[in-house]
Amino acid sequence: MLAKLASLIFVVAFASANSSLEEPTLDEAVPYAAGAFSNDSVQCFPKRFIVFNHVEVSFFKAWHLCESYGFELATVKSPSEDVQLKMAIEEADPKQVGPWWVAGTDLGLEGHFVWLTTGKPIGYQTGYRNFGPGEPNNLNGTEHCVEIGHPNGTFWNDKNCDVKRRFICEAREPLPLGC
Ligand SMILES: [Ca+2]
Ligand SMILES: [Ca+2]
Repeated sequence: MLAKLASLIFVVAFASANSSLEEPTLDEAVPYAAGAFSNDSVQCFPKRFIVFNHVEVSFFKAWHLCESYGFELATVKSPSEDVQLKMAIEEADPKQVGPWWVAGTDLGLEGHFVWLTTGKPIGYQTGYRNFGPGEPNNLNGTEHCVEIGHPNGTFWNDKNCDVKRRFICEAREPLPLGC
């Protein structure tokens, strides 16, 4: 009986240790609030990016983690958001060059990228796309999720959704007056 109890405790402890590895807490993220009161003429909502650097997960795990924290996997819809994103990355860890998952995917229809969290095509209204040279290339026919930081900076690349990556969430605040 004791042996059985001991092995049960071990299993629970192991599972618990494992889950803390897989699911970073908010305290472990580096929030970045600059731009929180920006009044982008296109977006017209303040937004902040939260960079998760200490764990690597699949695209859909990243989507799930962001949702579970009350955030969304990040979207990048304009040059000004890209500037804000660069600042958030720099503030989180200047040495970290990615790559990170963001919310773009063409899983629904090859070559037609959408933001998973809004259902809108990438470039909707703004036309903004930031794929790196030669990307998206759907390498080996298996790349359907968007990472940033490839080949450098905040360029985008389509990548196999099962690959484990760091990830970036976004948080939205209520619309400011005048929007
Ligand atoms: Ca693809
Ligand atoms: Ca690619």
